[in-house]
Amino acid sequence: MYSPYIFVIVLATLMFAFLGEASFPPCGTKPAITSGRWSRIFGGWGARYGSIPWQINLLENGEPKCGGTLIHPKWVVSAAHCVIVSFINTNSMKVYTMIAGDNDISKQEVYEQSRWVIRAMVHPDYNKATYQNDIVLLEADHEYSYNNYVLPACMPRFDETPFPYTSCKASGWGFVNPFLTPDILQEVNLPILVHKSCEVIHHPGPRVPSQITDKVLCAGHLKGKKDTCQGDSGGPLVCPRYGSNGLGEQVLYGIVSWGVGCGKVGKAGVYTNVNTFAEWINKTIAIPPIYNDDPCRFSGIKIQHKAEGEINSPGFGSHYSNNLQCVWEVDLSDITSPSATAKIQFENFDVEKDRDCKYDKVKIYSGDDFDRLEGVYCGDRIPPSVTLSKTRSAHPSLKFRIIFTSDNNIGRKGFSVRFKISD
Ligand SMILES: [Ca+2]
Ligand SMILES: [Ca+2]
Repeated sequence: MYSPYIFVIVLATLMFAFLGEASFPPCGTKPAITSGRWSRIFGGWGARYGSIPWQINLLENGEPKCGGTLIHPKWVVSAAHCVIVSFINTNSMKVYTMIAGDNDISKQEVYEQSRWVIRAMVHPDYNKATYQNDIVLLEADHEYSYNNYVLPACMPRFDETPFPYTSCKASGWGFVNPFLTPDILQEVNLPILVHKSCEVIHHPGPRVPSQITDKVLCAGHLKGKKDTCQGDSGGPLVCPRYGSNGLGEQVLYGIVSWGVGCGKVGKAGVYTNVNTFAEWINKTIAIPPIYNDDPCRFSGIKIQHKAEGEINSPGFGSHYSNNLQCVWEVDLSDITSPSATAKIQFENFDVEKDRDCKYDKVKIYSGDDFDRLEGVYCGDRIPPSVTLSKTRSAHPSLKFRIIFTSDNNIGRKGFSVRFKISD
């Protein structure tokens, strides 16, 4: 006979095990940063890797465009003015990718996770003339997997808004001065402004409705210098949850929306007030998800502005599937140094063997139009490295394309290849 007591204990243990897994990792924490120090865009400083694990780098056609905030394994919140289509599909001229776990945009970091935006839900009342309701939810084609460098920010609880003068933090890769965007993610501490004084600052004049409604928050230093700027749009403004003494959960209260200039005296940045959109956010992320199950899905992500990176074949390490055609394009043409070279080196290689590579193969092309074949590879020996240099007229732009094809049977482990710019 089963004792109900034992049954309860077993159930409780199971529940703890489940909760233990489900509750890890908590939102709004930065486990990679052991000291818990709030280190510090305009007038900010470089963030340590892992100190803003909810930060998203949003790219449009491979070019850095905006920031965003991870709030769910499949959803990122950003500013509506960052994306120019209300529904992203294959007919769209613009493609968006989102990188989590990024810190230095010039190189691929170990915990980076790149995803396609498969759907963009712009707020139905977004007004592009006044920037009212400047919020969009972006659905990743696959869940991000959480680790110490990729974690969501906490969402505000019902009616939870930061008190004026609370020290909050904004972050992004936007302009650090009028001429320069950084490689390293920047962060800046900004106090929340009294709403009334923000209305006065941004008062448009008589008979024009104020843009400073309860749907926005203002944050900044009236003495200028520290601020968010162009390129930071869509990124997070987080504040410590009240009562957690600045060491606890970071809550996403604001989304970088607009300002008048950057870091100007007497001005303050305007942020979408996330709290007022909580209901819309919850409703939207509850819709049935869309997935992109193409095994080559990561291959089309364009790689630009990077001094180094790594490319893996689909399912690398176990085995690749049949009938693949994956294409990776790396465009390093913005590397200005005339003596720069790009070295492409395979680190692992196991592709179905044939003397003429007639079954499965990896091809590397270079040249402005990717029309110069550098090599065709298969088998289990690491191919020789390929070096592209700007001084050789064949590839002055340091662009290359890797094409991987497999036939209809026999898959092997696949390959990983690294590229690195040196001068
Ligand atoms: Ca990076
Ligand atoms: Ca094969």
